[in-house]
Amino acid sequence: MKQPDPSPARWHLTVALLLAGLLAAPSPQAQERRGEPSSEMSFTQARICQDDTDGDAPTGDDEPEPRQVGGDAKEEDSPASPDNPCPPGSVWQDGGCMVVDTTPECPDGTVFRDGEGCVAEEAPVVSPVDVPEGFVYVPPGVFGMGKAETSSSRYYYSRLRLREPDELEHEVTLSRGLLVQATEVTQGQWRDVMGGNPSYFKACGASCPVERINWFEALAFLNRWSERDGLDACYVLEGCAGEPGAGCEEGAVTCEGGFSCQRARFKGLGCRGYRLPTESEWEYMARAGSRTDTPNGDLTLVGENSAPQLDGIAWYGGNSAVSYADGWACEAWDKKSEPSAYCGTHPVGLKYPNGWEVTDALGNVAEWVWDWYDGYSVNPVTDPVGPPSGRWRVVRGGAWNFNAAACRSSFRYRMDPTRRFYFIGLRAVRSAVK
Ligand SMILES: [Ca+2]
Repeated sequence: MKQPDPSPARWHLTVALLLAGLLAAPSPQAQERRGEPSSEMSFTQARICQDDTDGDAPTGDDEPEPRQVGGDAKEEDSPASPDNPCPPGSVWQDGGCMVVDTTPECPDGTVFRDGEGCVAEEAPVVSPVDVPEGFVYVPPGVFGMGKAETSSSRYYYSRLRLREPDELEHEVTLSRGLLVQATEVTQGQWRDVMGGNPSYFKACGASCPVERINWFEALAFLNRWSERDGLDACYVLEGCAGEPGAGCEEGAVTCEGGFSCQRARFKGLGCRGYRLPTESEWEYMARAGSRTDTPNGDLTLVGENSAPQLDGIAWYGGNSAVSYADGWACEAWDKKSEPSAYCGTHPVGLKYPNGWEVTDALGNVAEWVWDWYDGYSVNPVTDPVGPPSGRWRVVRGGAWNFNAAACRSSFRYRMDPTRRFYFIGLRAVRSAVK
């Protein structure tokens, strides 16, 4: 057993947040980067301008011939003129000004996706018979990502709060169904694919979540799992050194990973193999349609490590008592919902699932997602995959050693992708396309 931890449950989280606060702030450029269609596209369609449907030409002149729309026309190429008396961005057609539709023309069998251009149309999975064992089907949809600033979000308990400034609420559309692993990746699954066990809490057993893996190791694991199952590997990893799972001393709760890469490229959401969820996919599956702090309602903080909404659905700092060897001494953690001397991870899938049968999203181990960390878009976005570059990768969900306020669907934080911690693991997803 370890010596008593001199710090409260939120020690690691506090370190992460302090580092995050010291090192960077969300970049305003992030507000412009997502969901913008390319300016290099042709326009082939028009629709009625709702502000001018009386059929009269706005100039009062003879009705001009409808202007041909297409070819290389762009919005800025449509000034008001005798040939086109309509405002920029619209043309005269069928007795009215028609707003130019910016939907680009794609070849048959392809569809346009923001940031990807014309891509092959995918047949969505519509039947649960296609869902592999251990996964659940999460349908496409639109949701409010983040959290609106409300009176409850300004509730404070000690140093804790129920909304952070980087949780800006915005609308996200996810156009693909998703196959989501119902549990975190276990130590047994990791061993089957990679042949070792990098976890700190080995004594918890094969059915407990793998942890103490860095972001690159998570990608290497997912690629190898895809290749083993005959699926496309979703990541191109270049300039890699070291062996996944190696380089951490026994008993170290954190270390620099022995494995990292100079570059990691994601093949995109059309990839059929195992992959990390994007940050928006993670929050969407964690919410399962709920708008509250958790699928079990908004949190009421009874204590720093106590919120009654969490006990049935999450292993967190308030209830993560363990009796196996090498449990982490947690007796000094403040105001827990249950007394405990030692804490740690638990076998996956024992808490109540959310409405989509996903378990342990808000507790047990926190989970790497694909995205670089940055500020959210203020505008609605579709199928976002995060900023193109950055310094930290996002980690989502609470963990066995987190205080209650951090175990919320919209809570986000960031980590160096080479760093390994005894409270961070992963969950696999696959795009539900054929
Ligand atoms: Ca989790």
